[in-house]
Amino acid sequence: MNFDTIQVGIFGLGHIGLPTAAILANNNIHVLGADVNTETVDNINKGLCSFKEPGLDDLVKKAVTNNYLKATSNLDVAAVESDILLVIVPTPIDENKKSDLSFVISACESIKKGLKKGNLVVIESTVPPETGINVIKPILEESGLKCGEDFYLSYSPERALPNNTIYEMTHNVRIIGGYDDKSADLTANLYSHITQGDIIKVKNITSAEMVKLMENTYRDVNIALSNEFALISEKIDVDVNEVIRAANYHPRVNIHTPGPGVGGHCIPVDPYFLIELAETYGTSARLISDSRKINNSMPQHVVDILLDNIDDVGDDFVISILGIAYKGNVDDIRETPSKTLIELLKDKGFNVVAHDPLVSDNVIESFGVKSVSYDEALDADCVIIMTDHDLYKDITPDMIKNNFIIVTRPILDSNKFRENGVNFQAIGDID
Ligand code: SAJ
Repeated sequence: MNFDTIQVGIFGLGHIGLPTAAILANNNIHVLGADVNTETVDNINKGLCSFKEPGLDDLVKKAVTNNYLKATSNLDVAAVESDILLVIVPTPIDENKKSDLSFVISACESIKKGLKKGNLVVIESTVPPETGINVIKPILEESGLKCGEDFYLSYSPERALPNNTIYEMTHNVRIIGGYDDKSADLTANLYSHITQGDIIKVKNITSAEMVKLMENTYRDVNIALSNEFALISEKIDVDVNEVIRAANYHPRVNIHTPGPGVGGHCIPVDPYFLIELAETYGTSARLISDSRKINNSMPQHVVDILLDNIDDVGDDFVISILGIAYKGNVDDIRETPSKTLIELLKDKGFNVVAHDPLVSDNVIESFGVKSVSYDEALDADCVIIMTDHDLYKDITPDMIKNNFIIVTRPILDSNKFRENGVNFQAIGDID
């Protein structure tokens, strides 16, 4: 394909779709982004980005100003007008923890209507293994065109870390699983315009789908292991994070960091796709299921730490949550453990307020709590740090007005606080 003349259609302009579009467009490739959210589309056409990601604002502005990036809310038009079609839409889980492929299917239905001979379709959305072959290929072939002969199909998982997306997307190794050799070759050529990293081809589409799920499940299971270490350590006189740091000096050990649970749009979701796959084939995913349960139980554990440290308190006892974002230095609240903690505390009748330097007041208040200033949050009867934002790393004992803090991330030195008379309780380090 001649990248000077073709157009790439990107279906889904979220946290991964938009950076992908902007990087390609800044490499002088014409990109037409498609998204059902008209506000997102309007913003992009004005050169604006609807969420925070370092470096992205500039890339989007430049790409739009130079006429290499346009956006539309008409997915059918994007399908007709594009030669390479990338699907980067979300795949949530439903209330039964089963994958909801409706966005992927809807994008593929649009692509089917515009599919032309010679087109390449690449799926980046995270999906249960075999979705490409059993769900996506049949939809696309309803066009009358045949995969591997008339059009080409691949799967390539996105693996960039939020808050470092642009760097990782342009430097990480890219994994490709093609329907056939030509699909894989065309896809490798496409990603050579995005990443300087190596491009690794795996056996087929299903293998590439599996790669993504194994990576995120590996992390979830390891975080669960560290959380289990924390729960055990709380029973004895150790600080689990000190122990983990020491253990990680071993050249073949890499224990993850305990915390208040796992958030974000991928790690707490993707393992369920493997559990679903195992069930489909009558096998089980015991370790993966247990890990999900352990990580999901961590907000309740934070409540238990609180309850162990208070007797009967009156209605005027205020708890402040420091950090609503799912991890440090991002404004992203998807699947954030803070939401679960707030619900648990409110169910118990506590008066809860919250602060986050990156999340807007409206979003914080959509969780049913008052958004308060930093000073007000530090004035609460109990301060609970949920997110490892840089701002919170500078908290000193004198800032904790009522001398009671629960810390769920290893960002503060317990000794300093305890020496100064603060009741300092931490996950994996109970005083
Ligand atoms: N967390 C811990 N302990 C740790 C590491 C993380 O409790 O040791 C928590 C974080 O606080 C957060 C959650 O886990 O709540 C997930 O954070 P993360 O930084 O591990 O991952 P994400 O969700 O921001 O991005 C992950 C990445 N996957 C892997 O590292 C294997 C990223 O590369 C993927 O592109 C992304 O998922 C995705 O989109 O799949």
